[in-house]
Amino acid sequence: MPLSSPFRTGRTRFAVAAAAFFLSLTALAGCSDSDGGGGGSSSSAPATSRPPAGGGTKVSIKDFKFRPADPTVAPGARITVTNDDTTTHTMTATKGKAFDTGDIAPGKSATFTAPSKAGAYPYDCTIHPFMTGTLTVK
Ligand SMILES: [Cu+2]
Repeated sequence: MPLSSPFRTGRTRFAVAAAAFFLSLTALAGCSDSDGGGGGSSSSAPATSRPPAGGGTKVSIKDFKFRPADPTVAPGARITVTNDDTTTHTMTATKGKAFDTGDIAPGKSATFTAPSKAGAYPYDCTIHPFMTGTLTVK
């Protein structure tokens, strides 16, 4: 059973191309939201780069969820919260009133200043307490 070298080269190149294609698919899948609904994100989340200070962090609210629910910002950063939902929401620190957007009507946005002290600040929507997240300042 002769196996010519051109044939082997062709197979190798195909395998490399297939692997590259599979990797690109995996990368794409990694970008999409995983709405498992089970709550509790994986503990192995990769470290994400924090947006530059003063660049303005944006949080949107849609389908009764904050996106992103766990933003990380610099101390004193300006955070704009846009309500893309069909009902009024708030983004309110659950302890110490560290921040509070007040009521944000559908289609409207509100801006608040992140705390100047580093730490994790759990928040929720005062109207829908099941909507929760954590703002991290560091
Ligand atoms: Cu709400």
